[in-house]
Amino acid sequence: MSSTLLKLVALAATAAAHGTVTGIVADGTYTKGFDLQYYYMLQQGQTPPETPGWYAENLENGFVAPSAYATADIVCHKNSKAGTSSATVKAGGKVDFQWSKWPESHIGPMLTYVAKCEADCTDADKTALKWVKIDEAGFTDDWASNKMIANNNTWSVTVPSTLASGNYVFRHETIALHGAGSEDGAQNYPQCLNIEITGGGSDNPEGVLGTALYTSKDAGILYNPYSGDDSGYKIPGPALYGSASGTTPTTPVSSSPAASASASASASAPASSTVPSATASASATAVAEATPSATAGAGSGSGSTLPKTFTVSSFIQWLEQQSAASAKAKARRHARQFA
Ligand SMILES: [Cu+2]
Repeated sequence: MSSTLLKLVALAATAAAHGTVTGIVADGTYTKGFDLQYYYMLQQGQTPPETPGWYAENLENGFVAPSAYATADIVCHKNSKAGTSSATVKAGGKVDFQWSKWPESHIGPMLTYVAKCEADCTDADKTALKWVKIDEAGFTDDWASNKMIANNNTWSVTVPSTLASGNYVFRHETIALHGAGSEDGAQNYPQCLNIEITGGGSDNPEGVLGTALYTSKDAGILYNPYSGDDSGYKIPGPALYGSASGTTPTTPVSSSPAASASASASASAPASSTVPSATASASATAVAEATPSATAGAGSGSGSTLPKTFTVSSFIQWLEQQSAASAKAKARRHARQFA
């Protein structure tokens, strides 16, 4: 089997395990975001369709680790490049971020930032963008990531009506905490899109550079989510816009992804999920993943081993067994990424 095909199959398997922001609905209008397939189109010299979604090489089990918080990868994910077009939203309007899917084991907060571009965001310099947090949710009755899953893998953000009109990059992010009890164990999954805000107010709040958003020892980054009570979880990053800066938005800035959605959460388990037993094993998997270092460096483990000869379909089957059955295997994959 060619290495390219191996990569593609591995990509398909791991993309199923995690997720990306595949698109947004801004003021009711759907716009497709960056598609991982565009990466391969570009590799082959093709031109992908225009999208406000920022290019990012979050292939395989892609996340940004705390050890990379001082690098540009934390801004809009690995080797990101500005989106080639822009969506539009009215100040005071709503942006829904649609994730392809998300594993319940990857518990954590949901955060959304905006950075104003000096001109067109398609030319934005990611290292110069200054981020203002406009939405955050950590743990209230449940982890925000679980509420996103229950809300049809969608997170809804209200754009503060007081923000000045202009071209902005929106940075939407979840931070998976299942391994965050040990240092460098948190996993940041940021995704950026260009969105112009229209009809805004006069506020141009000062933001912070992407490389100044987090440190590896922040209370909400180095955090054990299995202590039994997460109600005191402190969401990392700069202060929420309107909460501490002296400016007071006239509309609430925090989203509440459908309190009603949680009522039907158990009924609305993602129908699109194709990973067998993903939900059934979620809590056991999560606990096991909390200590990835325990198994780091181990060779082939509890999962079945791949036969010396195999077909594409048996290889896919093997991959699925690995991801569905073996929490240890998952922890090892994560541990390898830290290396
Ligand atoms: Cu993972």
